[in-house]
Amino acid sequence: MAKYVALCGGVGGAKLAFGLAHALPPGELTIAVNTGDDFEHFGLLICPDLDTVVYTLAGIADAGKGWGRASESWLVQEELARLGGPTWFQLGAKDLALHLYRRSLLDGGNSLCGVTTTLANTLGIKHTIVPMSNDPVRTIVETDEGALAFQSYFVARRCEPRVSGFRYEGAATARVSPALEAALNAPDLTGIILCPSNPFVSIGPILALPGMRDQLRTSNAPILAVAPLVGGAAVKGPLTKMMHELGLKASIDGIASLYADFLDILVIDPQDECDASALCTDSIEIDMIKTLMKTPDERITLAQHVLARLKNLSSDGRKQVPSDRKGHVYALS
Ligand code: FO1
Repeated sequence: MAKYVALCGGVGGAKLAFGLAHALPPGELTIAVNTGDDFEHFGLLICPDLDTVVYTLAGIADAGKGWGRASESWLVQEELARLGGPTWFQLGAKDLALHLYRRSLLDGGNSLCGVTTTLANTLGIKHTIVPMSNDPVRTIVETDEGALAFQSYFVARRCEPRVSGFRYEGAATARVSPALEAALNAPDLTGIILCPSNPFVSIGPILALPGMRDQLRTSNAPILAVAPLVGGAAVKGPLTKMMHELGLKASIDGIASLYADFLDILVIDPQDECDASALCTDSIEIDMIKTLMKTPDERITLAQHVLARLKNLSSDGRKQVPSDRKGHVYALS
């Protein structure tokens, strides 16, 4: 049986995960999700990327925002405002119910993996969605306003501070979640897919886990990434601004350089064709197809294309990745 692992973060990544879940049966796909955005709020563990993937696959995500639930009630948020409580991080009432239940399951001794499986199954999802780790990892954004926890940078400060780097607190001692470890070591692993998520704050924390980068470098299964840029710009979120502030060109070449030590195929949108011609790493194959996913069908079409590319690459053996290739790692520690 062919098996695939998808690494993903928030909104953009969740869209491709949705497509892959429609293109593959549950037993053939493991979706590993970033937890570096997680934080404690009101004593609850908020897991934005996990919840975005679960809500998206369950078909109940807010289509406009990409995060949180569709047809939400903001009653609790409004009352919080009246009471003078913190309202900077908007929690809809249905979303809040999930956070409350997750808190009680975690306090009951369940792992984040176990809780995520319970919640996903309850919401009708048959595919495997796993946190990258059961252990806490927190993305810290180094900025000209100091070190900011991710949600403080992303939501409270609306990504305005200038970024100089990232740290993934806890990553050095965190363990890759058992289900992800098993999926990456499956004998019939046919491909690994990096969904179109922010390389610094969505894919970066996953790659920062002990042994993860080496596992990708030495994997026999081909590794494909869908570029998180279209037309040289992020579809959503601060990626373009981050790249400029880090002194990187917001380009296909810039993205390729971040994964150069393990990537086999980079899927780009035709709008970026000219940009890819200057690719500095000749060992990454460029594949071109429309990567903007505006509808569920476009998510499935892209997923089917990605799987077809991986299938024929894995059949003729994965390219040997020259060991001298180094990816740029922006973690400060
Ligand atoms: N993003 C915002 O810009 N403002 C919010 O108030 C907000 C609330 C929120 C609540 C639950 C959730 O799962 C996500 C939420 N997000 C919000 C998005 C979140 O900050 C990002 O999705 C990820 O952390 C980055 O992809």
